[in-house]
Amino acid sequence: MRTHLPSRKVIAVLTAALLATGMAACGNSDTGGSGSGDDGKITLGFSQVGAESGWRTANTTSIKEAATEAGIDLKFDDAQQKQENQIKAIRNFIQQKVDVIAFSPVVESGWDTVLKEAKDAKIPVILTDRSVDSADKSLYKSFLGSDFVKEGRLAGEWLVEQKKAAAGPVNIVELQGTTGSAPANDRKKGFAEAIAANSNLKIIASQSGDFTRAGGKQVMEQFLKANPKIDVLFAHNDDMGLGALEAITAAGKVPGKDITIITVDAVKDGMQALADGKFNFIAECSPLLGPQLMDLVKKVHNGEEVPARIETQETTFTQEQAKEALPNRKY
Ligand code: GYE
Repeated sequence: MRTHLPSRKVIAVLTAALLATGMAACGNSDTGGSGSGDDGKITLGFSQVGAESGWRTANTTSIKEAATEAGIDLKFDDAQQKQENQIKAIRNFIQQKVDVIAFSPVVESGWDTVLKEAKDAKIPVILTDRSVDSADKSLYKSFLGSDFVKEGRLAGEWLVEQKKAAAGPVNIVELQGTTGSAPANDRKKGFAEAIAANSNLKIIASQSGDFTRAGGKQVMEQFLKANPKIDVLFAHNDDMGLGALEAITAAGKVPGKDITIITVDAVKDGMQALADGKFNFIAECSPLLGPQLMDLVKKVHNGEEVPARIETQETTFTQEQAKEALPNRKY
C-alpha cells in the first residue's frame, strides 16, 4: 500500500526546515557571521608549542585576538612541547582541509615529511616564532620571528662591556631553552660568539631548563651545589631566570649583585625583576606576532607573494630602562 500523502508532507516539512536554516545562516553572515565553518572565512590551523612560559602565553593571546580581529576562523592546538603532538595536529589540519597552516616548531629538525604532506595537499604553511632546518625552502611560504642569534649576541656584548675591568676569571652558568629548539641553539651560539675573544669570561656549566620556571629553579640548584663561584647567569628566557632567582636566594646569595643575571624575552615579570634590581639585563624578544601572522595568512591564501623571512623588531633593557618601560608594557 502506498501512502503518498504523508511522505509529501514530510518533504514539505523538511523543505521548510531547510529554507529556515538557510535563511538563518544568511542572516548570520549578514551580521558578521560569528558561526564556525563554511561562511567564506579563511580557516587557519595553528599548532602552538605549549604554555611553557610567559612569552608563550602572550604569544597565544596575540594570535587568538588577531585571528578574531581579522575575521579568520582559527583552529588552535596546544602541543604541550612535544613534536609528535605537533605532527599529529598538522596531519589533522591537512585532513580537515584548512586553508592555511601555521606553526611554531618546538624543535628545528624532523619536519620534512609532514611539511611535504601539507605541500602535496596544496595547503600553504607559515612558520612563526621558531624555524625549521629543512633544506627544501619550498616547504613553507614564510618565516615570521626574531633573530635569536642576535639576541644571544646582544646579551654577550653587554656582559663583555660590564666585565671589561674584571681582574680574575668570570664564571658563567647558562640555562638553555628546550633542547633542539631554534631559540636555544641560536641564543647559545650568539652569546658564545660575543664572549669568545675574552678569555677571562668562561662558561663553566650549561644545561637545559626547558624554558620553564620549574626547570630553571631545579637546574640552578644543581649549578649552585656543584660550583662554589658563580659570577654570571645567562638564562635563555625570563621564566628560567625567575625560577633561578628562588634557587639563588635559597643558597644565601643576592641575585643581581652576587650573581649578574642576563635573560631574554622582557615579559612583564622579567621586566619587574629587572626594575627591582634582581636581573641585570634583558634582550627583548617580542611575542606579539598575531597581527603580522594574520596579514601573511590572508596574502598567502590570496596567492600573493610574501617575503621568505620577516624579522621582528626588538631592543634591549637595562635596569633603568626597565623602570621606564614597565608601566606601558603590554605583556
Ligand atoms: O623566548 C621562550 C619561549 O620561541 C621565542 O619560547 C620563543 C621562546 C621564548 O618558551 O620564553
